[in-house]
Amino acid sequence: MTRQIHPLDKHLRLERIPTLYCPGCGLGIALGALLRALDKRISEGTINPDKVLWVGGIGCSSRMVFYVNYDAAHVIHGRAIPFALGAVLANPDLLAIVTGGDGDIAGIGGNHLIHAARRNVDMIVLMFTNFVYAMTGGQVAPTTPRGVSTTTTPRGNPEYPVNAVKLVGSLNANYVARASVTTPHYIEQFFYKALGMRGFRFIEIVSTCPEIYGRHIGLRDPVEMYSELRKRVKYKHKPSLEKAEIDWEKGIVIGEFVERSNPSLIEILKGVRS
Ligand SMILES: Cc1ncc(C[n+]2csc(CCOP(=O)(O)OP(=O)(O)O)c2C)c(N)n1
Ligand code: SF4
Repeated sequence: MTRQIHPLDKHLRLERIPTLYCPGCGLGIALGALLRALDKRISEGTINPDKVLWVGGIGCSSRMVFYVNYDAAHVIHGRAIPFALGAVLANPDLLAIVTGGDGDIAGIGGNHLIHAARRNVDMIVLMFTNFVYAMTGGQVAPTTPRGVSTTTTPRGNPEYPVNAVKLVGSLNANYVARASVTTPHYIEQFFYKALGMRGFRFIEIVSTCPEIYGRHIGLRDPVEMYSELRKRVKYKHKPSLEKAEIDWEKGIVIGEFVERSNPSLIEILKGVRS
C-alpha cells in the first residue's frame, strides 16, 4: 500500500516521525499550525526556505527542531536565543526561528530573552507554555501558577509566576502575541504575521501537557485537559498589555498585544535605520 502523502510532509524530516511526544500532547497541533503558515509564506515567495534556521534548546518543545526539514540547531538548555543571535549577526539574511519551553526560554534563558527583546534582534521566538519543566518530569517553572504542587513544590508553588507577554512587551520587541493549541488558527495567523516582519517577534503558545502537568492538576486525560484549557482561553482583538492575563482560574487572554515597526538590530547595524 502506498503511503498517504500529507501536504506538509515536505516540511518534515519524515525519517524522524513519529515524534517522541506523548499521545495527546499539544505540541503536534502547534507544529501543524506553524508549518501551514510557513508553507503559505514559501508558496507566496515571501520566504526563501534556504534561509530558514530553526534553533531549539532542551525540552519537549525545543525538540521540535528535530522534526522540521530545515537547517536546524539543537543547542544547550536556555541558550537558543544567543545561538540564533550569533547566526543572524554572521548571516543577516537568515530567518531565525527559536522554539522552546517556558522553562528554557523564560527560566534558564530568561536573561537572553530580556536582552534580545531590548535589542529588537531579528528573530522569532516561539515559547511553549505548559506551566512546568515537562521533559524532566514536572519541576516548578517560572510560569507555574501559585499553589500548584509539582515535583519540586510538593506543598504547592509559593512563588508568583512570570507573565512573559507583559515582560517582553514592556521592552523593545516589534511583535508580541499569545495563542493556544486550542486555537490553532491563531497560531497560524500570528506566525504568518511574524514571518513578514523584522526585529524581535515573540509568540507565546499555551500548550497541553497531559502526561506531566496534567498529572499535577488532575487532568491526566488528554481530551479533558484540552477542553479545560479551551474553556479558559479568551481571544481579544489587539488587547493592551494590561489585559494579558494568564491565569488558570481567571482565564488566559490570547491575541496580538504589541505590533511596532521599531528599527531592528540588523537594520541599525547595517545603517539602513537608526
Ligand atoms: C543546563 C541544563 N540544565 C538542566 C537540564 C535538564 N533539563 C532537560 S529538559 C529540561 C526541562 C525543559 O523544560 P521546558 O523548557 O519548559 O520544556 P518542556 O519540556 O516543558 O517543553 C531540563 C531541566 C539540561 N539538559 N541542561
Ligand atoms: S511530557 Fe508533556 S510536553 Fe512533553 S511530550 Fe509529553 S505531553 Fe508533551
